[in-house]
Amino acid sequence: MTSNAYEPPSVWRWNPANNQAFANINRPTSGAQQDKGLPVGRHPLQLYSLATPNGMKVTIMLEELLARGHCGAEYDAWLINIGNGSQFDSGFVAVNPNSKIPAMVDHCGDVPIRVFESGSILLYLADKFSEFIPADHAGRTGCLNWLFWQMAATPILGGGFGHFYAYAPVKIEYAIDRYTMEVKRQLDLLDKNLADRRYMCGDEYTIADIAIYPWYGAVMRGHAYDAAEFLEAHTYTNLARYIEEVRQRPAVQRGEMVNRPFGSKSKQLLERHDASDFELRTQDILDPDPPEEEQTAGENAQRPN
Ligand SMILES: N[C@@H](CCC(=O)N[C@@H](CS)C(=O)NCC(=O)O)C(=O)O
Repeated sequence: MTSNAYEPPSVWRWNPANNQAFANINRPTSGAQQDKGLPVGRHPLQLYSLATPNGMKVTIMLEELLARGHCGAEYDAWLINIGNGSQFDSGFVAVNPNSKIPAMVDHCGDVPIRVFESGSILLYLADKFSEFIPADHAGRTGCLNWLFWQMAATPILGGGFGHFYAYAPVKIEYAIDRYTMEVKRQLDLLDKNLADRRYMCGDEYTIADIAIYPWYGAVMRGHAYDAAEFLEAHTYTNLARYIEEVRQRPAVQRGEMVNRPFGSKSKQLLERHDASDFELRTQDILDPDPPEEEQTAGENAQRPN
């Protein structure tokens, strides 16, 4: 456990030939790698994304807004394949210089507004439509507490625990122990908060829930890193109750399908340009969870930070 075969050199050098997961797209520099523009559809809101948990936050939010009758939330959702490096196309980088999905452009006004970082997109849409965020200052602050918590906490779940438990070419007990401890603490925190609240902030379903559900729902349902047993997910009973309630929402089930090129074919909507795009799949999305072999199919597409 205490052996240390690797001695860091005085200056780190990038080795493009290493065998790390995602080595084909990882670079120590930012910016565009190829000149390629982005498509633009007919709706004011243009989303460039992929159905990872970070991507799903935005499609769930947009579907929830549409379900509440906000036709201004109609959107075009374009698939960005991060496995083949589309996040480094010049058009995408112009929208998100950080080269990560999700990214959105709002063409509503005279000057298009680019929005990146899933938390920022949720807040932008909540403010734009005055939905899924409490109007009073105290309530709004309570909601933002959990939104910011999710944005800060989840990289430890994904980039820390998920990477070392599922992707690292060697299983390092020290790293897995360290990140498992923190992830279990996060699950316990969520579970305790939900012991006497229907949703994260009380009776109202907010952008805090829309941010938390895709990540912690994936863990609880065994879709992320195949780690539900390792983490004893079933012991977090309040969290399990909450995840199931959110999962049942029709807008959540629609949002989970958008820009999804993996898993069960019947739950994939590669691009979304109109509400009618879902119609053919209405029966399928009411199906129970896909068979086990399909549940982790999307994992290779996910490299959260
Ligand atoms: N903090 C960002 C994280 C976004 C993120 O990590 N996106 C991943 C997919 S889940 C990505 O685009 N990875 C591509 C890459 O790192 O090159 C957010 O919440 O929007």
